[in-house]
Amino acid sequence: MTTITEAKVLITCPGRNYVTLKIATSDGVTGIGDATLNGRELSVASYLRDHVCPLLIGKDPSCIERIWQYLYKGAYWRRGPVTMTAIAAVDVALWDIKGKRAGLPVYQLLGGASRDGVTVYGHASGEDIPGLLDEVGRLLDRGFRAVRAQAAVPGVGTVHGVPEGQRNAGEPAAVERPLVEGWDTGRYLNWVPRYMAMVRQEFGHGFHLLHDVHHRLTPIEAAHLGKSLELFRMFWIEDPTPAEDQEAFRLIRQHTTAPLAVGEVFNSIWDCQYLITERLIDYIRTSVSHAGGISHLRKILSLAELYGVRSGAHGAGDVSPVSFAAALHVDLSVQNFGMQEYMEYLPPCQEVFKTTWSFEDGLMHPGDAPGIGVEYDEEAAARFAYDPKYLPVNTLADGSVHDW
Ligand code: CS2
Ligand code: MG
Repeated sequence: MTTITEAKVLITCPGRNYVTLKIATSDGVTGIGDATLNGRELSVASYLRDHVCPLLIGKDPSCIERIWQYLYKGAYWRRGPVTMTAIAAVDVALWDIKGKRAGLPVYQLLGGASRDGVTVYGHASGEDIPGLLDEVGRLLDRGFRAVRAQAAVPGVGTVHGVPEGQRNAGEPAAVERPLVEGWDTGRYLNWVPRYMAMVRQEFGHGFHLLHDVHHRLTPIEAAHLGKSLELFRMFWIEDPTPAEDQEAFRLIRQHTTAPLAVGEVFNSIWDCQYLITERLIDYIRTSVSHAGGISHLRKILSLAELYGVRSGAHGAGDVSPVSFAAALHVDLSVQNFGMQEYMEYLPPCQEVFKTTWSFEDGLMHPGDAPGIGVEYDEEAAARFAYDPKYLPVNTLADGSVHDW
């Protein structure tokens, strides 16, 4: 029997922090999985190193579901971002190994391609409306068929966590304590319809337009936003309210036809069961790396398919190229694919993670290399030392903490 002989945790920071699990087998095959949890990286590294890796040694790497259940049920303590990110890393590494041993790309093991390519959306973020329009134009010129549009709210000064164009959305601040950002719902609600109108006026309706609220509104405020954007035919409005308040979506639905997407912070099927079965959302944004890997994400998407909910996987820069590639394999294979986020990766990151995916005419393909199609260059990774960072904290004008 082939067995797992080694499982090691690798940490690097080629522009941002990534944690990767590498598993080796007795027949000389290696597989990798992404274990990155933005701003809380070392907690997953420890969970893997101290509690999971020793348990993997000697196990049969072909038994992916069995190992998944062993780690999930065996721990007694279930779900949660740390546990589920760790299990996801093991799961993806084992799918990578299975693909390499079979000589097939993972999407072929998942039933083959349901489509020619995966539609991805790029990020257009502007400090002001001209800056936003430039970014939208830049993405459309490059062939993107879908664009997420965000412009800094005047008087608030951030583009959903991006002060003065220094960072990509979601990238943690390089400080010892979290950066404190400000928020003003009234100004925001007046501002978004103004710039969406200009985006449609300038570029027309021949592409998908998306927007991320980042959990900042109450249900009735979100309903107002949805109504005010209906003319611009949004592809989706993402995370309009804090994701854990699931009943909130019913109220939003009663007032607007804007399609709703949620779930990048969910980590199991149990977090979205109600939203899906009650048809309170249109897109489920659970990712490979934060929702238990390919095996568990496929269960979520199978449930979603029954209720007409489509996928919309999180693919921000903190999702490493390993789980982004894994997402492309899932996206290509499932029937109810909706949309995939693609933030692109900086050159230093491409030195560490050698990828085989392609982008053409707005569609991505994971490539046909056996496994996931990403190789990790340990020597290159060693040049980029871990750099502890926090995600920002969001506050209102009176100093009280608000959702981020
Ligand atoms: C954002 C993310 O891309 C998105 O939709 O919500 O950038 C998010 O802020 C980060 O992934 C948090 O780690
Ligand atoms: Mg988001």
